Amino acid sequence: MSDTQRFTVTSALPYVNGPIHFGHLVGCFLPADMYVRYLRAMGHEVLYVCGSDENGMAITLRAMKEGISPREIIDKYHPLVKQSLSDIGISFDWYSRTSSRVHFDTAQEFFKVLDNKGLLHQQSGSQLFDPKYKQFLADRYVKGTCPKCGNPEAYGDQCERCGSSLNATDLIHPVSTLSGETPTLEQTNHWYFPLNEYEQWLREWILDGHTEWKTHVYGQVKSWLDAGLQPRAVTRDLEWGVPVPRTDAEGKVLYVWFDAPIGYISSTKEWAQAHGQDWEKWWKDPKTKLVHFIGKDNIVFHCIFFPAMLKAHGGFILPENVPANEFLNLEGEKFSTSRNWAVWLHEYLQEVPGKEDVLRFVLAFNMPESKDADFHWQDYMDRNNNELVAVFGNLANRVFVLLEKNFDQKIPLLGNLAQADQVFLDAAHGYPQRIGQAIERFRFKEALGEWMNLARMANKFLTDNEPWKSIKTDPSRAGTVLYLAAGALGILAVTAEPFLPFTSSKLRDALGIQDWSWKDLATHKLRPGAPIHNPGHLFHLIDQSFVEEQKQKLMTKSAAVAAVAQAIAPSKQEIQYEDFSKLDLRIGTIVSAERIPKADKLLKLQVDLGQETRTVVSGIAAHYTPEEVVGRQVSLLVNLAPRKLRGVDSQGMILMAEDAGGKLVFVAPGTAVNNGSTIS
Ligand code: B3M
Ligand code: ZN
Repeated sequence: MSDTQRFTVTSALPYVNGPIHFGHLVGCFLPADMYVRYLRAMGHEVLYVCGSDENGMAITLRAMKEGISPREIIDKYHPLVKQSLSDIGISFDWYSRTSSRVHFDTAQEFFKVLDNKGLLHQQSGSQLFDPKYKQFLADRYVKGTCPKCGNPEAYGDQCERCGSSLNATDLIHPVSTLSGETPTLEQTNHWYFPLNEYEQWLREWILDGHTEWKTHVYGQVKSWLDAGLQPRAVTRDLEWGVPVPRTDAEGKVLYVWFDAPIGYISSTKEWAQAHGQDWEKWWKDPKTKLVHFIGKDNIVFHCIFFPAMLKAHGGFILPENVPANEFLNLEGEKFSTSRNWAVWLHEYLQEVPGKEDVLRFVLAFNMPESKDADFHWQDYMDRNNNELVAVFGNLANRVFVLLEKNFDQKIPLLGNLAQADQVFLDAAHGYPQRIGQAIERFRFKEALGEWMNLARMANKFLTDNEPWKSIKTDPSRAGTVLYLAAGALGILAVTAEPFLPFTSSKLRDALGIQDWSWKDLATHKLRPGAPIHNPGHLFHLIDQSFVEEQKQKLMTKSAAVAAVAQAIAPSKQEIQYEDFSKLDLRIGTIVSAERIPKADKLLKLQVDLGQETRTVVSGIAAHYTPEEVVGRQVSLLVNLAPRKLRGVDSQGMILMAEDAGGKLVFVAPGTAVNNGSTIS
């Protein structure tokens, strides 16, 4: 990418139904920010837009839960999210919100264009409706008994026990998760976008035309296309959102996934208005490259749905790439807002002030670029101490202290170069391009790894050449070594911009090299005699107690939420004693356990029930190894009709409960009882 190009870069608009956590940050903000900082440093023309996603069910639900209006929710979380992203250095050119006037107009206009082209078809059907909240329910907001396996806690879109995908109307005894009431079936009508008609075009554009996209993105797109696309409703029966611009659509709003991506365009328009610029060249000039940074759960919307919308509308460019990230876990478990298993960005910024770059560094190294990754506080400490402090910080500190003490805070003269000096210099000059090329390919971990290699090499150069010794015997040699080390530090300062922007700018100030550009790092030279100042320690050691504290805090917070959640789980319908007496519940002991090939979640157990031993297949393999469960007493529903799971006949169901951390635990007698004892 040597000539100057124009880029429109976006990060997925966060729902502001709560604050954002490290998982969000690493998913779509940090990589986009590293990318745009690099592009700007290379002199490209860049516009980086985002904004809060303020419409749809997620916001409506949160408002209901807090007992306040959606407007109050977004006005509470939008400023918090915006501020925390800015504080961690995410350098948006514009951060908007989808409740803005410009956005409403833009989204409605977009709908009208498609509608006027005759592309949107009205269709009616029946849908579950919450009688108390007077609200149609998306499948995900209905729970009930799975018609396939009898799991009483199945969701309307999927049963997590047997893995079947469901329609909410399939559930036995459906219950609204909003009110706990039985939903009714009501007629409604919606406008549908004919996504199916774009299937062939999408195949050609992506499957043939974008084989360079990340493998997991390409693979997901392909499997959606192979499964066949269906028309998709682009309207919803909701009170909160962008009203559908039709006189016969009263009470309906645009589906949030229709309006949210248009938010990128509205945000661009607002930026353009504020800066007296033209917005269209960022979205309509075929020379502009559009890049969407998202998490993997948004792939279908950014690679299939939104491009098809843009194509249908006409006149817009399409994404050049959608470098989606996979998921980040936290201390080995999935981030979960509802369980408060998360580190909230605004809390981190408050509680650990001045360590923005440390977090960026650790997260960038653990970026789930091509597979899920894990954040551990221990790793945070180790990387800080072993890499930022011991290598990069140590190099900077030694260079500045030596220049301060021995060279009157000035860049020394460069004497004759030994052969090893020249090798070092040439090697250092090779790094900026390598780091840049990795970033251009969205390989941020590789880029940061290269940057760290340069820091290691420079630190070693200093150690090997011992200028603190030669300063007494051969000051000009010491000067040459320090000149070269300071020069490498300059290269590190400039190329740190994407990863450690706060440190980069501090260091450039200290070295007086604000005018150095990434492109010309091989030719920029420090000027002997130019003043420098010692910025002090750039990084500080972190103590083991900090790690323990953070881990403890995580456990305590999530346990508190679990306690509340368990206390308020909605109660089920009343039943009669006869209903209960139908259940034959007994105690048994697990006598053997094994994994079932190709079924990650299932264990095949033999349970001793006194008179007989039963085979039971249980979905606990994510929580227990076979060795851990053998010998345990468990409660078993023994008269559940047998069913085949992965080819194994399961004769009963083991009772489990969820602990504070979301782990399944056995419901077992407090003291050992005879196998086969009944529970009544
Ligand atoms: N707000 C979903 C999410 O936060 C959604 C992204 C919109 S991007 C146009 O995962
Ligand atoms: Zn099921």
